[in-house]
Amino acid sequence: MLVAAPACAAEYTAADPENDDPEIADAASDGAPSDAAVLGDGSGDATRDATTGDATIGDGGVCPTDVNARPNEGLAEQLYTARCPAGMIVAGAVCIDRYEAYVDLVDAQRQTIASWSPYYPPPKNKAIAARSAPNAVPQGYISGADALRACEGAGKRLCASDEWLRACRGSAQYTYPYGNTKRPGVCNDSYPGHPAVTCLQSSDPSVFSRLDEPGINQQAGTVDRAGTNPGCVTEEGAYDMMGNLHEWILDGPPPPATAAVDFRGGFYADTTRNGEGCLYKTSAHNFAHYDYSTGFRCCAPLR
Ligand SMILES: [Ca+2]
Repeated sequence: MLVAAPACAAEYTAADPENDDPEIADAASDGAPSDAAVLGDGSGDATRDATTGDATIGDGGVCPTDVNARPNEGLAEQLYTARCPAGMIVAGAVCIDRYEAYVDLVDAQRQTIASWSPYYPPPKNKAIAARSAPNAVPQGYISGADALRACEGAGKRLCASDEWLRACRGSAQYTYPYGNTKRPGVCNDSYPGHPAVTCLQSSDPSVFSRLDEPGINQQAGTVDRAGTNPGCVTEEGAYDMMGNLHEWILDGPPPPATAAVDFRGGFYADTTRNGEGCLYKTSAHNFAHYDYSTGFRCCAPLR
């Protein structure tokens, strides 16, 4: 049996106060094949070149992975309003990225050098900047700290909770971007099962320690390109705030890596478990956490 479940390893821990559902905790012993053998020796794990920060990969896992995928190469942000930087729209009292962000490698003038793979955490030793453009594959596998770094690299910042909620819910304070009645599938919220289980073809507990597998979000039916869910749009025109990828939030100054920091909105397999739609909030992870489901978008002051 595949389980419809949240993304995070911590959410499988019965001790987690937010996620003590025994069905989830028992996911690995529910009769599904515990096929650790297909995981091989772990050589399919993503690793990173310590010098260049570039992603490398071993001899592959069972989940097809294109280590060279650069789906955002050549994309560019558009200017939507003179009141905001490129890529952003007005939502309430701030500017917010119209789409979930992707990441470029940039020079000292914040100009794009190359696009980064949205299937690998951004490199620590290179300058990065957040971008927001239609048809991009949004960046997953990103920590809160790197999401903040990417926003700041673009002259922007992470959204505060109240800013993000206002943008998602609109002036009418809807539960979902499109209203108060849930319409499954209007946003990317209906992946059938757990994407790490389908990727690794195992429900062995070891799967849940491998949520950084770059192949997870390369499976069909997982993360959608920006703007491809036309009904998943807020009053002011922000896409995919509910579902697709979780979005890091930051209230106050940057915290230590070990501090718990929220992300909001749910992701492509769950927009219900920790709150409905815009109200979904995950609080179990620290600022350094990342997995395939963690994405972001930026905010900025109005001009
Ligand atoms: Ca989202």
